Amino acid sequence: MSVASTVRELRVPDIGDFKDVPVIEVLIKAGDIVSKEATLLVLETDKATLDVPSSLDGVVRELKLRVGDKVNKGSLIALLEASPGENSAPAPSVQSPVAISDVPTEALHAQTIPPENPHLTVDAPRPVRASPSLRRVARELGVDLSRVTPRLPNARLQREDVERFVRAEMTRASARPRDANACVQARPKVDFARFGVIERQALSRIKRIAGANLTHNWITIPHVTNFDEADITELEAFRLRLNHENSKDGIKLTMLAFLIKASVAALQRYPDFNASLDGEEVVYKRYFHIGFAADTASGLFVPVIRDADKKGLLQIAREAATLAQIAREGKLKPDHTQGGTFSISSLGGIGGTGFTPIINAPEVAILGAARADQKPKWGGTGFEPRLMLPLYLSWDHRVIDGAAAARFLAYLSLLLTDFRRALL
Ligand code: CAO
Repeated sequence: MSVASTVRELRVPDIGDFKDVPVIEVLIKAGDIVSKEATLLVLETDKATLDVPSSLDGVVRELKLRVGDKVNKGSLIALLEASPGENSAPAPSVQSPVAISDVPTEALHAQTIPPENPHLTVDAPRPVRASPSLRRVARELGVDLSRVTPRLPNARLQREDVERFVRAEMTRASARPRDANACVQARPKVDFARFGVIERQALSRIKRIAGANLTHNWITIPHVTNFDEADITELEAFRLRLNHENSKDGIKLTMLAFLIKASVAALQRYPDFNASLDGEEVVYKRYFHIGFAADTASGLFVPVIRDADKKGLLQIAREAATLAQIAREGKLKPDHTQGGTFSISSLGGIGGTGFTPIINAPEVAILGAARADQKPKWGGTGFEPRLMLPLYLSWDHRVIDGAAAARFLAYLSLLLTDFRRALL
């Protein structure tokens, strides 16, 4: 024999003069056991939040509204299977509207009874006991009160509980590694051996370090790369002539030395490119320490030529050769690679028609040079063979604008085309 139970309607009680009040929280769902006085809904008027309590004990059969719905006195909240012996009771009124800035006096409702029948309430929400004004504060802070635990078991949540929770969350967030990789979803692991024979080798220490830096720079800096080319026909002839003259001294003037010297002149004219971003400030450096990418068996290094503005082409060429040699021997010291203000990656000696270099933070720009090639150029009356050097400038769009980058690269190209201008 079944115990008689009655389905009753739970309706919004008298809410004073308020009309069409939005529901901002629904604290029950089908299957929940509710007790008389337990908070079913939270409403929010423009002046206050209102907890709507239950007028009956029983089990929620069907929920009739959801967050965002607007309600008035008498709006149907849910159908409730009232507990045997439960008579229809007069609906308790909501607490007098609580001004948002008011400190509430006593707890209102909001008690969810622990589930007795697991079939009815598998995922019953954790009971949240909090005053309307605390709920309001939590909403403004984006705090889910069901994750906040009161200091004493089963006690009402207090403002200090929410503050403690927020402090703990902030500490946890700042303790999380600020690795740019963290925002990239890990790729699923692939079993390469399924498809053929493989061999595994650990990344070199340098590749691991450089890889982490490159990934960080690539992800965190809004890169743009400009392309240009310089007519280096005269410059190359000059370089070869000087090398011929200096052949006995053993100093070889390379294209890299000219690129460094021309870059310094362009940096002096456009200081934004010899800068770093520090929070919301740009740091302009009045020194010109130019790094250059050196390819070595154990990976990529970027040794730095210090005060390149105070050095001549031959001295720069000599220092670059020495630093590249030290890099290849794996003997660079921190002092050799620190303090750079701008970098150059020259792949011309190896080949290729172009590439987009990654900025070497905290610098804000990097120059790339690919292999110079003879190209037919219109000379006014006919085509002439000219040695053209492809140039690439990657720049940080937070500090530099496109027009400035185009000017910088055009000026650099002009200097390489007519190197006498670098002396002006
Ligand atoms: N176009 C055509 N030829 C070029 C050239 C260019 N842009 N740049 C250099 N060359 C020629 C040189 O003239 C030289 O020829 P000769 O022996 O006939 O004079 C030859 O190529 C070799 O030059 P080099 O590359 O050894 O010398 P360099 O001073 O120009 O460069 C260095 C030195 C350290 C930059 C270079 O050895 C190097 O390591 N480059 C790789 C940089 C790199 O890895 N960049 C990628 C970074 S991102 O992964």
